[in-house]
Amino acid sequence: MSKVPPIMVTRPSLPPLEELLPYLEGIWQRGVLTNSGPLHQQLEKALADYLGVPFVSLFNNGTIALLTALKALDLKGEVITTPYSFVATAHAVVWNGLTPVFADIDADNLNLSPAAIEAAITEQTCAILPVHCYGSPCDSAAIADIARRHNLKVVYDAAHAFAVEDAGGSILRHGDLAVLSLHATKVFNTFEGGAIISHSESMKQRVDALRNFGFADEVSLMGIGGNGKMNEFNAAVGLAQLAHIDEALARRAEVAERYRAGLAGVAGIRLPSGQALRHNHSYFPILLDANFPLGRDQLHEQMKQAGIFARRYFYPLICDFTPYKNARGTDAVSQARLAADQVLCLPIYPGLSDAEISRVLDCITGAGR
Ligand code: T4K
Repeated sequence: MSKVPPIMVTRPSLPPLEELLPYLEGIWQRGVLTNSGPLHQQLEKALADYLGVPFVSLFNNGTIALLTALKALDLKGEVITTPYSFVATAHAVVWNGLTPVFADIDADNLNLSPAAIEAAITEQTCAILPVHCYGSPCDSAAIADIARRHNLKVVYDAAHAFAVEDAGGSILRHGDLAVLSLHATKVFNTFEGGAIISHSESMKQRVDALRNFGFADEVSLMGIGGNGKMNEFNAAVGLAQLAHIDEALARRAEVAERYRAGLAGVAGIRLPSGQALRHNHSYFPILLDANFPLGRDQLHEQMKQAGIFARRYFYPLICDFTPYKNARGTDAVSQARLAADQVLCLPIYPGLSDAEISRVLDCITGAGR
C-alpha cells in the first residue's frame, strides 16, 4: 500500500471557521435552534436568489425532501424512474406506497431516455422521477412533452444539480418539483441537508406544511406530514458556505479540465456527454470499454492500491438490489447495465491539488503497463 496520503472521491468544502462563529453566536443568543428560525429563512431566500428559482424549502436531507416532494403531489400508482442512480431515488417511491418502474438510460448522457420512458407508460403510471445524473441535465423538453401528453407529474431528483444551468437558466425550474441534496459529498453542503424547489407560493406552503408534521396552522392539519426541518446550525453552515460557492465551482471546473486534457486520446476511455451551459462538475465519471488494458474493477482495485479511492457510482444498479429485483422494467435496462459495469468516478473537489490530479492521471494512463 502506498505511503502517500489517500485521495478520496470527494472532500467536503468547509468555510473558514471564523466566518461560521458569528452565526453560531447569534443562535446561542436567540436560543432559536430549529422550526423555521431566522437563519433557515435567510438561507431559503439566499439560495432562491443564488439559484435563480422562485421558492426554496430547506430540508434536513435530500432523501426526506424527495419523500416529501412525491407526497406533496398526492400520487397513486406507478412512477417511472432510472435504475442508474443512488438507492434513495427509488426508496422515496416505495416509502410513498408507490410502485417503481425502471426505464433505460441514454448511452451518451446516462440520464433517462425519453423513448424508454414513453415505452414504459401504462394506465397505472402517475409520475416520472428522472435524475440529472452527475449534474448533467436530462432532456427536460422531451420529458415535459411526454408528461403533458400522458397527464403525468414530474419530480426531478436534482441531488447532483446545484447551480447547473441550461439555456433557459437553472435546470431546477423543470418539472413540478425538483429536489436538491446538500449532503457533505455535494458541491454545496450544509453537512446534511436538502431542498425542494417549487414554482408557486401555494405549492411551497404545501411542501412546508408537509415538512412540519402537516400542520396548516396551530389547530389543523392539511395532511400526514413528517419532520423534515433543517435546523439553525445547518442553515448557518449553508450561509457561510454560500460566500465561497463560486470559487469552489471554479476550482472544480479546473480539475475537470485537467482530467479531460490528461485523458484525451487514452484508448478505451469515454466521457459521458453533458449539455449544461453552466456545469457544476460535481462528479467526474469515466467509462472504460474493452479497449482499455484493464477491466473497470481491475483499475478500481489498482487505484486503491495506489491510495486513490475512485468510486463506482452507480454500481450495482438500483434494480439489482434485492428489494427491486422483481420491479417492472428490470429486464429492459441494457444501457444502464453497461454503464454500471463501465463507470468509475474520479476524485474531484476544490481542494484536490494539481499534484494529486497528476497522481490520478498517471495511475490511469500507466494502468496495464
Ligand atoms: N438522489 C441521488 C441521485 C443521490 O445521489 C443522493 C445521495 C440522494 C438522492 C439522497 O440525498 P441525501 O439524503 O444523501 O442528501 C454518498 C452520499 O451519502 C449520498 O448523499 C450520495 N447521494 C451518494 C451518491 O454518495 P456514500 O456512501 O458513497 O458516501 P461515503 O460516506 O462513502 O463518502 C464518499 C467519500 O466522501 C468518502 O470516501 C470520503 C468523503 N467524505 C464523506 C463524508 C460523508 C468526507 O470526506 N467527509 C464526510 O463527511 O454515499
